[in-house]
Amino acid sequence: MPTLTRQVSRGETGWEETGGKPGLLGYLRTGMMPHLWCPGCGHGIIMGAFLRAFDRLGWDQDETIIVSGIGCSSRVTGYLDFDTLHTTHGRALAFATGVKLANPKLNVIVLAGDGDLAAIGGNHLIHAARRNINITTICFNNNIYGMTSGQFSPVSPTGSWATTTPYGSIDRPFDLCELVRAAGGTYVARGTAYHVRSLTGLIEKALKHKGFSFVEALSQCPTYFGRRNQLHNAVDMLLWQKEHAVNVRAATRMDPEDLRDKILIGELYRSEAPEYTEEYARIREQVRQKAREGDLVQ
Ligand SMILES: Cc1ncc(C[n+]2csc(CCOP(=O)(O)OP(=O)(O)O)c2C)c(N)n1
Repeated sequence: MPTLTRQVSRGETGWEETGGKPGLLGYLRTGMMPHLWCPGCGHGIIMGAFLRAFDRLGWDQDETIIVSGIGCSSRVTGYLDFDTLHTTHGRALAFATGVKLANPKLNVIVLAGDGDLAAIGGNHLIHAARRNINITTICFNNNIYGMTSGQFSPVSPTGSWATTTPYGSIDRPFDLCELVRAAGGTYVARGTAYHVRSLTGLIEKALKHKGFSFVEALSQCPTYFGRRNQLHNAVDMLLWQKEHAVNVRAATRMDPEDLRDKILIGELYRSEAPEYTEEYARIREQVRQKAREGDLVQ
């Protein structure tokens, strides 16, 4: 177990000097508890993985801004004792891009759901990836719109039940990791709530990566996805994650036939490319220089 070092919160909503209160409580607005997540929901596990990853890096909460959209997952910004922006549905990455450009020194992190990032916010996702802006995005993928009681999302599996697909979805789902990679993202990984230690490591690497980093974190929604899709409770759903996830390195030694119904987890892609805020600073400096030399075309 990593040592959890955070002992003091800013005291806005709960802990003052905690005198050594252990664990992750210093990162939480405890005054906001109880949370709204249903029993068995995976979102809290993913939030915990994020906090452990953040804690390992020893970064400053006050130099970090967390941005979310609207949804069960996006409620994290209410619970986390950072500077947070709880924005509108689908627009987390648009707000985050503005924050990062205004102050590139901040660590900017987006935490949001699959509906938020892949449906209404799909364009913001591909363009943030294309720009390779230094933002880490964690997608809480529960395969459904949880907050609004179970409409299907662009990642709901073909054939799955949702309130808007009462006879089974005929859509083909996005592979979000492939999408982000194809759009230009430079760090792409997938983990699950079941494989929480590995997920924590992937989030840590994503946070450290310079450029657009994306972690798809598979979450379980027993309330709206599980019980209508023959996964009767959270335990069944976690076991499903256990049985269907294959580490990307192990997959290279497996027969493609055996991988048919499997989901690859681990670090799927990493590369280097110019980072957007650095390019922006460079071009601004060029323009300033030209202005100093009186050489600016009006
Ligand atoms: C512009 C707009 N459209 C629709 C909604 C309604 N709405 C709120 S949350 C949500 C979906 C949430 O699903 P997801 O992003 O996957 O998060 P989850 O609740 O599953 O964690 C929708 C459609 C809204 N608030 N604003």
